[in-house]
Amino acid sequence: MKALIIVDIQNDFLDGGSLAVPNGNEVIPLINEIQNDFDLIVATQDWHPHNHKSFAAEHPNQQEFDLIDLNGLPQVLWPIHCVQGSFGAEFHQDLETNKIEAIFRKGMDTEIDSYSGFYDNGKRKNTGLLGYLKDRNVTDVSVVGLAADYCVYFTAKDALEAGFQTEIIEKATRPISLNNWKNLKEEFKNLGGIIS
Ligand code: VGL
Ligand code: ZN
Repeated sequence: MKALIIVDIQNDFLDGGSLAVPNGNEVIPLINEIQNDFDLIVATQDWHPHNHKSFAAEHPNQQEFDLIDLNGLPQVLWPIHCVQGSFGAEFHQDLETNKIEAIFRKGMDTEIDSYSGFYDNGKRKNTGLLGYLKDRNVTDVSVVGLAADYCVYFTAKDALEAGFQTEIIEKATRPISLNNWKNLKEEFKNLGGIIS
């Protein structure tokens, strides 16, 4: 069984959003098109409380995109994004959502960020996605969406570690930092992942 995981196609990561990924909108028609190739489609949704500690605004002496230590983990400080219930947290209106069977929300604990759709960044809690995929007899996972160098990469890495044959479909993702993404692509391939 082949599953597609659509990562964070939310207004704040798209044109006009607070953390817009360069050329992010280009992936939406592609993601709609490839849905036909899968047995199961799920999505993730970044879903932060308004005072999440990944937001630079919660750290008066820091700037956006600074790297800090948050409760023992490295943390990039982001603009306020994907606040629960806000327009920025909604899926983009052009994303085909009818075939998405389940949505896994993440980033709800103010004290820890959550890039992967499977676990928070400290692997303290899981979202239920792994159990869901196993229960549906999934063997192969394809990951698409935003951003390539954060939530897509960490979701795909956890899928790989869980034993799924895992690919990132490169034309259906875009990074925040191209340089970062170039390095992570190589790491992903070295771990046994497929970049297609
Ligand atoms: C993401 C930064 C902060 C992502 C989420 O979806 O890649 N990046 N929160
Ligand atoms: Zn976030």
